[in-house]
Amino acid sequence: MKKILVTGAVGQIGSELTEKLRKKYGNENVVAAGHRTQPTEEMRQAGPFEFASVTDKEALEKLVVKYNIDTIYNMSSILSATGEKNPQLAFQVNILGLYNLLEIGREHKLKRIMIPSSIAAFGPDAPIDNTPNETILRPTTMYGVTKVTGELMGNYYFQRFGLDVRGLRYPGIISYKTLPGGGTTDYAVAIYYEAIKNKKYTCFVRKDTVLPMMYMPDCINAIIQLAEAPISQLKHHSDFNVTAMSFSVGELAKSIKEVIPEFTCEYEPDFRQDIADSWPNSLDDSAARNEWGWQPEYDLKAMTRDMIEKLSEKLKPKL
Ligand code: AKB
Repeated sequence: MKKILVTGAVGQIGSELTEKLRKKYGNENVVAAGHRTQPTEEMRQAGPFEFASVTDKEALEKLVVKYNIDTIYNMSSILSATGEKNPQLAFQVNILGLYNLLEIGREHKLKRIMIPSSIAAFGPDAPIDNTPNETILRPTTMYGVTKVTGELMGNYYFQRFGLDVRGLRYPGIISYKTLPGGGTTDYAVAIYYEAIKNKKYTCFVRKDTVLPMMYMPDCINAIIQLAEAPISQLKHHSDFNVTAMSFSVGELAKSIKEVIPEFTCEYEPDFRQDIADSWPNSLDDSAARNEWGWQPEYDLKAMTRDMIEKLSEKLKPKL
């Protein structure tokens, strides 16, 4: 039986991933680890929860031994906008934190470590449309630098030590359960909250900004599907492009307006525009499709309908 540790379990992806893994492998077999933010009562009640930072190797090691962990999903990450404000913190968490996990994986002979990468691994020198899996990686953000480093380290630990490290280059992830924090693509979540609450949104990137995106159910399926793929099928390991859709903010606003006709969107670009401009418009994810059968379910229309339905329910005033 698998014994899984999810780091960053209180975050946007970590919280939903923990829930799904607990359903799949049993509550007691999935240990959720957070750093400072308190978990929801639901997460705490459902299974083991511990506080541990990925920057604290000793604390992580204790958890691995205590729970007999064989698989780690590392969801701890400082995202792009926070990383530009505090590059030192991004280095500590995204590079040294990952190094701690890889070393624990090597020393304790763990079965598998799942690590997150991002479209931020690309920079302005990579082809902007249908960006290939293999291309020039010259990011201009600290976040991107940490993601390329993480991919290279993951691949190195696989080749050098036989540690099974796998990872996806996430596009912007859209969800309604837990808010993202400190990312550039956060506008694609905030716009839904504001559309429901105030019928208007002021976006911090231009109307014509196009980025690759994915709805959370697809994101969770992707990581679990990759984790379960037979290793003999994998030619790549820590650096799979994955995507579900690409749209401009204008197109996103239009899709919301189709469901909430009063909705309006304004644009006041800030420092995050430069970050968005350095990332691809769309990705070629044929390696993921060919090597482990990646196939997203949600497009913009289906995602918008589901987001608005679920968020309206969540934000409804409680009687
Ligand atoms: C961010 O915007 O920083 C993240 C990402 C695309 O990796 N959501």
